[in-house]
Amino acid sequence: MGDSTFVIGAGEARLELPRPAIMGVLNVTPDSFSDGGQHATRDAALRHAEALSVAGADLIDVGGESTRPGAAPVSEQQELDRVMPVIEALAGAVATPVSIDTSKASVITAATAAGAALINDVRALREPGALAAAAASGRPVCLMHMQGTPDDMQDRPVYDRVIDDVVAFLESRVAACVDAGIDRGAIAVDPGIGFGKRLEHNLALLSHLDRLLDPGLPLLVGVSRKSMIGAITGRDVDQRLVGSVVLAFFAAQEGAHILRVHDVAETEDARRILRALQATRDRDGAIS
Ligand code: 8Y4
Repeated sequence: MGDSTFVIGAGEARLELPRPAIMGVLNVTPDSFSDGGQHATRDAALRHAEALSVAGADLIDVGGESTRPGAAPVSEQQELDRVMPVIEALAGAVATPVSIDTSKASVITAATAAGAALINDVRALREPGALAAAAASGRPVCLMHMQGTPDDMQDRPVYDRVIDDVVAFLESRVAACVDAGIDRGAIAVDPGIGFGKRLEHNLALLSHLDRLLDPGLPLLVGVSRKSMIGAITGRDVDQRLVGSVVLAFFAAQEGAHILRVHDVAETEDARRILRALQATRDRDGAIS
C-alpha cells in the first residue's frame, strides 16, 4: 500500500522503479545541443542529464535518431558517435539509469555494454539483428507500436480497429522477444502515441489504456509536447506543458507505469501532489 513500485528485468538487469516512473528525454541530435563540437555537445548533454536527474527523472532516455517525418536517416556510425560519448559519460557521473532510444543492433550492443539499463525501441526490435542484440544484452526492453515508418507514418494512418490492431502488434512482438530468449518480465509495451496515428486514434488508445495492460506488462506512454495536444488546444509545441502534464497523469491514473517526458520538474510536481493525495486516501482507508 502507499508508495508503489514495479520491477522490470531480473538479476543484474533488474530495475525497480516508482509508479509512475518519470523517463526524461535527452536528445543527442545535432539540433538539440547546438554544435560547438563533440566535447561541447557531450558536456551540454551531460549537464542536461544531471538536471533531469535532480528534477526527478527515474530514467534518462538517450536518443541519437530523430523520428520526425522528413528527418535525415542516421547511419550506424553517426548514431554511435552521437550517443556513445554521452552514455559513457553518464555511466560514471549520474546514478539515474539510462535507457537507449535506438532501433539499431550495433547501438543496442554498444550502449548496453557501456551501462544502458533499458532498450527503448520505437520499431519494437524489428530491424535486422536488433532482437538478437537485445536478447544478448540481458537488458529489459520497451516495445512501441508504430504504423508505417517515420517518413510516411502520418500520411494517411488507417486502422480497422486501432486498439485491437495495436494490442495484436504488441502481443506479436512480445512473442517474438520471448522466442528470442528475452524474459517476459523484462518487457514493457507502448502504444506509440503519435506514431502513425490521427487524433482520434491517439484518443481511442489513451481512453482505453486498460486494454493495453491486458498482458500484465509495464506500460510506457509518451505524450509530451506531441501534436495531439496541439490538435486539441491549438497550441504550438513550446506551449504544450499543461497539456503534456495533464495527459501524462491521466495515463498514469489509467495504469501507465512509465511516463516519457521532456518537462521532468513539472511532471515531478504533479507526481508529488498525486502521491500526497494517494497516501492520504490509503491512510483513510485503513481507519474507516
Ligand atoms: C515535440 C517534441 C513534439 C517531440 C513531438 C515530439 C516515444 C518514444 C519518442 C514514445 C517511446 C517525440 C523515442 C517522439 N516518442 N519512445 N520516442 N514512446 N517508447 N516527439 O511515445 O517525442 S520521440
